Amino acid sequence: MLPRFPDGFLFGCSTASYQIEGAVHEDGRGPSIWDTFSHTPGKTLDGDTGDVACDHFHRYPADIDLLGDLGVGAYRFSIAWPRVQPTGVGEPNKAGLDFYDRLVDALLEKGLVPLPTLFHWDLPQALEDQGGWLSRDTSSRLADYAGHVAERLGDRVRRWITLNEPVVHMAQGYAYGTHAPGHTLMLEALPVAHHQLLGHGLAVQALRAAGATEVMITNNCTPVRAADESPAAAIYDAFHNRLFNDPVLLGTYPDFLAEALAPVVLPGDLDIIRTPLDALGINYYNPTLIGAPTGESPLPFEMLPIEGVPTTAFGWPVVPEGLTELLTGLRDTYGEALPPIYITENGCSTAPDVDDQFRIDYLDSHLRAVHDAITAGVDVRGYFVWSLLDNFEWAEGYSQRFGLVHVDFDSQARTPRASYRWLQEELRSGR
Ligand code: GCO
Repeated sequence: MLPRFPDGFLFGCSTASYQIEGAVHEDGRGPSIWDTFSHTPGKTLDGDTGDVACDHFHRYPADIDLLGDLGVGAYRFSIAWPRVQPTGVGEPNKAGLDFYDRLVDALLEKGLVPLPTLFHWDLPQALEDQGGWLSRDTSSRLADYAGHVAERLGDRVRRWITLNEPVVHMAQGYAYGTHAPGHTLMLEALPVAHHQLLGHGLAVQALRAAGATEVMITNNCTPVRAADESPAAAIYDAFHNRLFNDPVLLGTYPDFLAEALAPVVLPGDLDIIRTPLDALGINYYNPTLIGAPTGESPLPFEMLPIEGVPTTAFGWPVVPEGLTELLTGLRDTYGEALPPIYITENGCSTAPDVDDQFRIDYLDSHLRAVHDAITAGVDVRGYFVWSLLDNFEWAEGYSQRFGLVHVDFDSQARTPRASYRWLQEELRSGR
């Protein structure tokens, strides 16, 4: 059995709109960059798209039943911006908001805390056509959208997440081109970091104006390990972790990145970006081993494989103590400036099998790692499993299965895996 977590510790599951909803043409939803990208030949494995995904748009009551039966206290989902504003601007689409209205009511009926993320990468295509996150204007558009959503749901939703993993959206979407919108700008993608962060700060202000009581950002963080004496690991740490944590917590950019960003940072921007947060969301999957660049890449670092540990179906190394290291490291780096933390994603992809002892071991060891960090004095308030359901894993399509619940994508049948039963037992016995 797991150790006991502090009273009030919030267990939950996470999902994201484009990965589960489907119904991409329903109720006036506009196209997002992920519709465009996934329908472009060669961009996703086997040409998979999110057109149907888990059909959660129609099956959400059954999925909420699964959450309720599991016994978690909260559900982190994301709102599809193009359902709310089909072209990313202007008056909200009432029918699009109605879906989230129904979803929130159904969650509350089961006693589940709704924790919506405003932006989990499905930018309205019309905004991308005007430059997407390379354009400063998109920051203000995010704030307007946040205001519309909060106006509609804010009487029942108190806790919000602005952005999901801005580092991954910048890197995969704009630098490497492996995610939508598919740009390959490498270091020229850097303004995307600042514009997302500015959008975050403006959205925090819009949410607070609408009465939100708990606002956070979700950053993907990784403890960085150095393979050699070169500065590469510190540089990678700055790009991946500090570029997104320093400005929201301290109001500064790491030195060399501040220089590179100077052309797009206007006076006052950093004050907006560091609008105080109530919590910090952290997504953790694995540590990163970094060495000096070998010369083939324009980047000032090279990612190296971590040997000698188990790997997930995705090939990601399983290093639970990396999560403790990450959390205590954040505390040591930011001290008083660090708000309470929620682990807003952690999980693994496995073989499709329903008998998923691998996932049980993964979750068990990572929850122990969180507990170790709490024992060491880090204020961690919750833990969300990625994910409730097998879903559309971006460029990997449906090939990587992260669900506590198996989904048969032909019949849409949901089958709880052994890990679901395991977590249910743990929660029933009062973790
Ligand atoms: C992510 C994501 C999820 C992924 C998960 C597994 O934020 O990277 O929020 O969408 O599916 O991390 O790769």
